[in-house]
Amino acid sequence: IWGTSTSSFQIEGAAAEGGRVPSVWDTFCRIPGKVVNGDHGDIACDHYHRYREDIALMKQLGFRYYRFSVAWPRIIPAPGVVNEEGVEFYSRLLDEVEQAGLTPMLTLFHWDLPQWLQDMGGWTNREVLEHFRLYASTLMDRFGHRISWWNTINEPYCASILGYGTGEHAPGHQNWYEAFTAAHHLLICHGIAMDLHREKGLSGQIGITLNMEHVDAASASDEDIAAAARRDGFLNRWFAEPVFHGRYPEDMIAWYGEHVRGMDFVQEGDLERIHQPGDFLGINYYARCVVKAAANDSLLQLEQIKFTEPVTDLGWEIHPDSLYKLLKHVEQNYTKGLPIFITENGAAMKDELVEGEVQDTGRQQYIHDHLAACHRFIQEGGQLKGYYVWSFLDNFEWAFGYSKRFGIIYVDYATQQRTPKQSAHWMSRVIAANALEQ
Ligand code: IFM
Repeated sequence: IWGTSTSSFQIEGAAAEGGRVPSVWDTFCRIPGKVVNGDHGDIACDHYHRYREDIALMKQLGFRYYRFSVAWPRIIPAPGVVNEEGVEFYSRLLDEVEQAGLTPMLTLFHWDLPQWLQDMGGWTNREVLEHFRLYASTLMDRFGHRISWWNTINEPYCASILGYGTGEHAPGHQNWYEAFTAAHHLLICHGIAMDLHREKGLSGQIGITLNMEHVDAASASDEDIAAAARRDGFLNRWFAEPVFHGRYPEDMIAWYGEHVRGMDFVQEGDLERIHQPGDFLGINYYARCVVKAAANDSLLQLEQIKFTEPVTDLGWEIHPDSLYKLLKHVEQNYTKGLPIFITENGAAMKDELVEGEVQDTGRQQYIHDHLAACHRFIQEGGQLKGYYVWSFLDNFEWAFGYSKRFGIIYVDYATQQRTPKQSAHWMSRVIAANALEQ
């Protein structure tokens, strides 16, 4: 399965159209210093108005699978209220997707929580569960017959840890107890979506997407190895273990101590609900992480080694072999034969439009090498079933605003003109051949 991936807030724009209400990201963007250049999602890639053109471009390049997310604030603008105009937008989008012969993967939550929910405490308030139930149930009722791939939650780590712990993402809080509470509620929402899908007798496949890293210790010292285990526990195991094993990692609960207050946010039945691996695991992979122990005041008491090359424009180390290692590890420890999808992989690069072309050789090489890592895993019997490149369009890269370009399509934000980059033409050939060329 060769696909491409986007998310609602990052591309749609039309922030105040079609009955959409503000999301936490609309609010966060307005706080000075939170987003580079004070960028926001009001217009973004104007996909809300240009979706026909965008889908046509996907088709033209030969993509057959498209992963996108729905904006919760377009569907549920106030507690208990369904906005038909929002539903109709996605219905028209799906018409286009279907006519182009593309198979959609619909992500229920990719970080744009309605601001009205944040005003009630957002992901830290357990009431979010019932509001999510109405939202997810509405989408399944309206689109259940048209969607064969459902993604429940995209990267619960980011919405919880970055949103409520480090404060880098909306809503920008810095409180570890809130972060772990939010993470738990996000995971329960995965379980709620799984329950709804089953209760409604839908035939499509459903699964969660986790952002995962292969973690290496900077040295063979006991301290560094323990630091690597903590990073793995923080980013990977805290999310994968509840979904696949029905428990939180004991070593991390002990390490977090007061920050999880005896895990008092976990109620009876929660872990059973979360413990639903579903039909597949989506993995978003970008870089590996190398850490060393450090007696600093960080939560994990470690330092991440910064590499100067090879890195992407975000400074993320390019290390495709770690994707192979991660896939092996995930299959052995979690999925055990359940299908895996790379639901995101790609690179931010300093692209320039010169005489109508973008020569993004670095991105092409990045994708090539990561596909080669996937191929190696598959050849050894690994159950990797698909690859969705991140991203189709240059878009709003969260706290980095529009300063970082991830697309295989260049977007000129002043004119909204789309230009397929060299990597897009190359991917088009890979898809047509169903094989990697050099
Ligand atoms: O742009 C994001 C996306 O929204 C979630 N996964 C990582 C991407 C690159 O940072």
